[in-house]
Amino acid sequence: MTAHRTDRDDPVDLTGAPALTSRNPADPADVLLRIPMPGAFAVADAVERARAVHTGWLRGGAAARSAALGAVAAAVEAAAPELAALAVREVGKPLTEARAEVARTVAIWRYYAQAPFEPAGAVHEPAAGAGLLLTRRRPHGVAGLITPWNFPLAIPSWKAAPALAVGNAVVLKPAPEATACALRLAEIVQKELPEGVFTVLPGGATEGNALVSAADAVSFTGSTAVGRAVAAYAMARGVPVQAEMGGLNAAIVLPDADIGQAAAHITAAIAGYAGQKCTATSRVVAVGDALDPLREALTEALRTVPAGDPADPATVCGPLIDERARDRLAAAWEGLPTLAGGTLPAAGPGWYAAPTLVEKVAPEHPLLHEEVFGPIAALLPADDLAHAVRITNSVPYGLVTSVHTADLNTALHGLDALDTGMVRINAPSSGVDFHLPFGGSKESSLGPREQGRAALDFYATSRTYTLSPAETT
Ligand code: UN1
Repeated sequence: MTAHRTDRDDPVDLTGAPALTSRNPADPADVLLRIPMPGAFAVADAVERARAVHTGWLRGGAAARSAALGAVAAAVEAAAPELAALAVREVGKPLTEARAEVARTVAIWRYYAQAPFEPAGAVHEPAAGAGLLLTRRRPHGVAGLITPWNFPLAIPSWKAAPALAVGNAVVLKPAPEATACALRLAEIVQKELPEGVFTVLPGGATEGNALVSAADAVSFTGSTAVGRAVAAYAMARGVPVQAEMGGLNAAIVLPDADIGQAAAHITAAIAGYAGQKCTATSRVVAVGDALDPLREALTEALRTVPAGDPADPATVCGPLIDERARDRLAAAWEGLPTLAGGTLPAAGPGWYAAPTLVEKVAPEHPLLHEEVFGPIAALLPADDLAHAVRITNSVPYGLVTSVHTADLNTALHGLDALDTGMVRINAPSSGVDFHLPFGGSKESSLGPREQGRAALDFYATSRTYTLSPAETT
């Protein structure tokens, strides 16, 4: 994610104190909340309170943790329509996608509710003599989570649920733009957990820094610049850290692909939620004869993709998060040959822009090197698969690649040289399976993977026990 995904602090409130404002991107006059920034001391306090209760949460046992996480899943499910509507209003996520995010959030809590009963280590024979060797997963203490606005319920949940499952307490600092969603999620979660085990502390850079300087483990999703600074700071303190950052993902289309299906998947990955996902597609690489039919199908699909009011269940592409994001998008298409989009609505509130496809983009153009975080992609020709892989790898990011082909050999054996952490065959680049590891290479990710069992390992350390038999007489 680019620098715009960093914290956005409104300078001051009416009393002159630092303030945080969250607005509806479809109607910026609609203010969801305006609250004072809590400040660094409030974060330090929350971490101290969390540290004080974490041992009780751990000693409460596996069944209690499992039941609590399961109860959160049920409570999120019961609040699903309200949570989806809140995500639509606060971060402009189209309703159908917001509903899917809530469903994913329920599944995440349900999945991690099983984790407390999973084996927490292994038994080994000693190398010599009698006795027993054991490994056992132990929580770090307080997990500090810093989350972005674009998945305001799912990302906080996929970080918090595994952290809690293995016995940590959690302090979460959400992006300012998603504060209302995070506070509502906190109300729901807190009802099912012992007091102090899960705290949401709104804020900006000051609060984020304070959390990184106090937590026992840090998980971050946001811009590459901030993620690297967070990782360096956490490393300097000697606490475990993971950072999920940007993407500049390619879709590779082979001539044997079902071009209509490929165009539909790629359109979803370019225009879905106005491209505001680190997994969105921003480069479409057409191999050989795929170029002409794909250009036609993709142009048509992007011109007709349902765009507009995020509250309409048919909408795929809603507004950009704020004015800066929309301006950045408009600057990105400036001067490029446009096949679809490249326009802003003439009037009306909301940070809307048309889903855009451009071509004939020079290799050194910023669009091919920097993440825009908007509904725009470049169509690029490639001579063959090897060339397409070289183009795919030619960016500073390495998150996900989608590959569209009917050939199993290409899918299984032709993609070894790809340097992205995830490869999705005949599927959009966006969308993840919450029970598998998520992450990439280069500037996309730092540290251990998120999600699935990988997350359980990240939120714990491993203790090795050596049990020797007592001397008997
Ligand atoms: C998805 O593609 O459904 O912040 C999830 C992001 C990613 C999550 C993408 N970490 O956009």
